[in-house]
Amino acid sequence: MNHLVIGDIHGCGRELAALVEMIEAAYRPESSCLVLLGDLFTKGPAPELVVREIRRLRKQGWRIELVCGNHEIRLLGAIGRLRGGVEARRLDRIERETIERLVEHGCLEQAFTLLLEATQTIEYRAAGSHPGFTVVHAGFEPSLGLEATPDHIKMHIKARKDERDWWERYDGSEGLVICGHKPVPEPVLVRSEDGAPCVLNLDTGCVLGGHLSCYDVESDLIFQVRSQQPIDARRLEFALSPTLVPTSMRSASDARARTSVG
Ligand SMILES: [Mn+2]
Repeated sequence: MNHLVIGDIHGCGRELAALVEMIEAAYRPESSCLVLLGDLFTKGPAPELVVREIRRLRKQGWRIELVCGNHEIRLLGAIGRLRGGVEARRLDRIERETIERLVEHGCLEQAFTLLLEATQTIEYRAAGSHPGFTVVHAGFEPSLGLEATPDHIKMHIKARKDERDWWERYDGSEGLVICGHKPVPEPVLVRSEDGAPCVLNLDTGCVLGGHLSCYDVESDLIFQVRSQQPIDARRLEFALSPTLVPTSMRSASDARARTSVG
């Protein structure tokens, strides 16, 4: 079994389709499991293509697990407010534009069903997989441990400019944790002292003009497609803040069979 974890898609449906094309060429549905680590639909230009790709793959027998991101909660909240009678113009622009796009393409209801499904999985752990790993949208608080970290933190934890990232305070004792949520220009891979990967941040800022990244856990391979979105210099500058300067704990991201297309 190959677990293929895909970083924050954020409505970049074309990039998802390109990544899926690579997956379909290299893997088989009966021996693969795709894990989408959250923030599926909002911000990017083509949320309807994200809905379609998920549904199309499932029809063809691919197993797909959806992990809940903070934007799943935000979008569900916005849909709930609309249905409760709040005017669309009162919603935040990010959610309003995504909802309008989904309605225009006749797939708001399908997106809503996927969002509800995602809320059932704050963290994904493969049963009996070796080595053990956990997929969670943002991460966890190392001083509390995975189990005691509140769900809200698992979906939202993000270092401010003057803070260390949570993964710099994690010793690897709970195995490999794969996350997204904080855009980074290259996947951040942290290894514990024995060399085993203990953190991988796969949010390579597709919606900011970076890449959409996928990690094959069992093969320890990262592959990516280039974003088709304009580069958001301000956000990428943030992503390049001093917290990303390599530390003794972090080896450089080990993208040993990296492919870039698009
Ligand atoms: Mn997020």
